[in-house]
Amino acid sequence: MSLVEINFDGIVGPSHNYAGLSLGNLAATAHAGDISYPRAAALQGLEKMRGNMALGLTQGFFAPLPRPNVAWLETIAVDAATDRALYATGWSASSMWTANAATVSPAPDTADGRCHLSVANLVTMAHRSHEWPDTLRQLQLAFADQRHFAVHGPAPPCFGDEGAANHMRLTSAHGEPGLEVFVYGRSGGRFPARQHEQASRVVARRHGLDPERVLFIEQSPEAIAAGAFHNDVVAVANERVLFCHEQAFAKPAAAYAAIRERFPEVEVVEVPSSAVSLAEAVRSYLFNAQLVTLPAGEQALVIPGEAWETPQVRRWLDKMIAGNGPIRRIVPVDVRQSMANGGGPACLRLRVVADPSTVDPRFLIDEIKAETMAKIIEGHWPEQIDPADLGEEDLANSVRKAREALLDGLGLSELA
Ligand code: SUG
Repeated sequence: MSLVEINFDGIVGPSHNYAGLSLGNLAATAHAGDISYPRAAALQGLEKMRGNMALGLTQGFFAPLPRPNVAWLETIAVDAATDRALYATGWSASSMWTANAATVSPAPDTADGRCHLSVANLVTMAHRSHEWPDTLRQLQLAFADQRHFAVHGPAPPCFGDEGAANHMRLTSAHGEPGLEVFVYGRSGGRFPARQHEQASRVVARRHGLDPERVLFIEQSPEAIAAGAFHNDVVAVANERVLFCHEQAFAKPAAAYAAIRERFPEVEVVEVPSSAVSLAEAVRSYLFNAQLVTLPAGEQALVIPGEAWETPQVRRWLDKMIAGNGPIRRIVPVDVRQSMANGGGPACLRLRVVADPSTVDPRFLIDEIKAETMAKIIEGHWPEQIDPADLGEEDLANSVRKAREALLDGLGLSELA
């Protein structure tokens, strides 16, 4: 069996909008009330997937969840006239950020030799708290083969869990055993800490991880206060490389030492605040990048165009590439519609290390399927949404029909 990293991107849903629902997410707050462009957003996401496929990477996807979520709106007994912000929570396309769908422990790390996935409860934000039941259905379908996968329900809601966005894995190669690093937050600042330490510990125990190959590290409170609501806004790891900002962790020296003790091969590529300030790191989303191993073995960093266009960041990247570091290539991508809601290239994907032949093939994508998806998106996704229109019956119908057309086209109608 050959284990590879598969990136499962969330297809940007037809209700993609800027309702400004995420406290602590500076981009989403700054764009609250703007007109969104769901069709362009979904095509940007698809282009990113195609770019990664062209690099030789294995690509999967998850379909958008049903929106508006009528059951949720009924549960909270709200309508468009009562409380617009609360009402908008039923329309969010936030499941596109699949880095928050689940935490994944690949088979070489777990006691029973299966790949374990725990769906994230996302309880801190109302608009995300109702994602998990539909996400779970999708995970159970994609990873139905119980010889290779174990799919878990969410951690109890008293422990906030935001999934893989707060989880990193260091390993000599994807298919080898790894060190799993869980990064939790402790609040106290102006923004909530979404990942609770106990949620991470629940997930690690349920996945059957070897305590010798697990670490729980605190995210720096300054990073949360600066708008890094998830660890993946300030750090990303791939195989033996940890790429992070100097202020990513509460006690950086202790964090690196603990990682080195358990995984001596680690190469830490740390960006100092003197080169890129924390504020610029969060604004440009430099670290919300996909750090990937290309088929020839070198590592590439897939970054948002915004990072590439930020002079401080560009200077640092140019210097890094000119040097002898482990990251050899920079690939800027345009995911501006998602970025305006605080979702960069890394937010848009869930990494699963698995043998692709054990995954339901309907969730894997090749160029032919990408073309089918592009046509459906072009034909059905609303061109634009004004958040003031959330609640209009016509809009609700076109959002529903667009999703149905996609599910039909992909043979996934059972998710309807
Ligand atoms: O949870 N934005 C998402 C962005 C998630 C980014 N994910 C990672 N860093 N892995 C969030 O804050 C904005 C939605 C709105 O305001 O309508 C939003 O939910």
